[in-house]
Amino acid sequence: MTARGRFITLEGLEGVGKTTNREYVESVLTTRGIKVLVTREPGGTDLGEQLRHLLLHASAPVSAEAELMMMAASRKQHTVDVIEPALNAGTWVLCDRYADASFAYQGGGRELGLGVVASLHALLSIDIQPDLTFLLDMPIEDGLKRMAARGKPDRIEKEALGFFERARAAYLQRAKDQPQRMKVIDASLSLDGVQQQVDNVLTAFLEGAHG
Ligand code: T5A
Repeated sequence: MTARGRFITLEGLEGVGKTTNREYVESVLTTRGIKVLVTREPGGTDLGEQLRHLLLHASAPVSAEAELMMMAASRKQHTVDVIEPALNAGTWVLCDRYADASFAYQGGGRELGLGVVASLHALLSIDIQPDLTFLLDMPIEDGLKRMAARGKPDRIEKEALGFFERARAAYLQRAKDQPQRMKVIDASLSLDGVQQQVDNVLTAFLEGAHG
């Protein structure tokens, strides 16, 4: 019987380096001969990518609740069509953002509360948990500066500082509550410094996974 794949996610606020480090983690895993599927949220399926476009670029107002439901719709399709089948086939899944982002951004940032986010996930049976999550953390303004250098902000990047402060606090609280799974990485360091931390966490995880 094929061993189930492992589910690894990258989380953190805007511009902290999730995509950059996702590529790094993928290269480490691939070098070790592990089959990896790389994906992202919102997105990862045709429906999810269409929802992503709406979520990031809608010109009409989007209520906090509607935003949460669209994130969850994207996630449900993603788990059914992509994540679960890959894990069952023994492929490892590396995902740029997943459910923790809804707890941080909609639960914390939008102040819907963590209970509402948890209830919606339970109602929709979104119950796959990551085996490992890298939470890339750095001062908000510095991440936003990195993003600004890349061009026009999307709908969510235009939010006020307070929104990101609440989202960051929710992320950090979650990491405190689930230290086995969620590893905080100091993302303010040089890329070498960040990748050294990622490497340490990944090496320990791989030893556990294969030991
Ligand atoms: N969202 C998402 C919710 O509200 N709820 C949810 O449930 C979900 C799933 C998605 C948006 O949706 C929200 C959150 C988001 O607002 P996104 O595009 O996935 O948007 O998220 P972004 O954070 O905007 O992702 P980015 O890909 O744009 O940023 P990254 O991946 O964090 O950063 P990255 O790797 O692209 O790096 C940014 C820049 O910094 C440089 C890179 O070269 C790049 O130029 N960089 C560094 N520079 C110096 N030192 C380092 N250590 C560096 N690391 C990277």
